[in-house]
Amino acid sequence: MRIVVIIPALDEEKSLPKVLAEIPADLINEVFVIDNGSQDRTAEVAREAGATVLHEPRAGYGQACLTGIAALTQNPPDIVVFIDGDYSDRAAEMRELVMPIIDGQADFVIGSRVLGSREPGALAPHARWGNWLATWMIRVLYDYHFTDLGPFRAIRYETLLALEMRDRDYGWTAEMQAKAARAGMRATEVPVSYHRRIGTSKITGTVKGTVLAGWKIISTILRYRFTSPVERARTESKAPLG
Ligand SMILES: Nc1nc2c(ncn2[C@@H]2O[C@H](COP(=O)(O)OP(=O)(O)O)[C@@H](O)[C@H]2O)c(=O)[nH]1
Ligand SMILES: [Mg+2]
Repeated sequence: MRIVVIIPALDEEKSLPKVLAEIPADLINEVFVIDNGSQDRTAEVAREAGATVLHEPRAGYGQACLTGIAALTQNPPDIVVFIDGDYSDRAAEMRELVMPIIDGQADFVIGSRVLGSREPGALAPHARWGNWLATWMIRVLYDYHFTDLGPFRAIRYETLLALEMRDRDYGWTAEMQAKAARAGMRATEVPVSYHRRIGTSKITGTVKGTVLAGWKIISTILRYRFTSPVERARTESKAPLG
């Protein structure tokens, strides 16, 4: 099995080496760090640690992930793992994340910080609440039970392509789960630990990031439930894969 990791990163020079050092080398074939316009040494530290560095000047978490996915066509993997570059999730726990896919039990595995242990202060109260609201909405609207929208996740490459991901910023994780739920895909969760990040938060640690992310997540969950397939095809055709 070819398993690759995608790490979107914006100014994470301090944390990224720790994330990369903990990735199980015997399990993972290639690591892609998508440097999204960092002003610091993110690209250099990633290269020094042996990662393949891609540069994506267009801002946005989802945009960086899309750029990573687009690069996979050259040597298609079997499984793709996503993890943030801030050392909040522990890359050493990647094995538990991909095991249900390797065993043929699931096609999509979310690392749940709700089922796992959280270091005090790692997940802000408003982030926990927003997360609860989003997973509750998915339960009510899609009849699908998730406990978390955590960024640490593994998915079969074929399943990922079938989801036709579009979001270019904060709606990325919600889009993936809403579409998987809508399609009745085999998704599951495994507990992961969550820790205080190194460096400063750009999303839930800022008012602007929190408001934008909250709005985008909620509208994404509503959108994929209530737009007709025809309407979706029409609007999505204007936003081809980056
Ligand atoms: N590509 C990209 N990554 C981002 C952007 N903003 C944040 N990130 C990355 O997304 C991850 C989550 O952001 P973070 O600041 O930790 O948000 P928090 O988890 O809500 O505190 C980190 O790996 C960041 O480097 C962005 O605009 N573009
Ligand atoms: Mg974070």
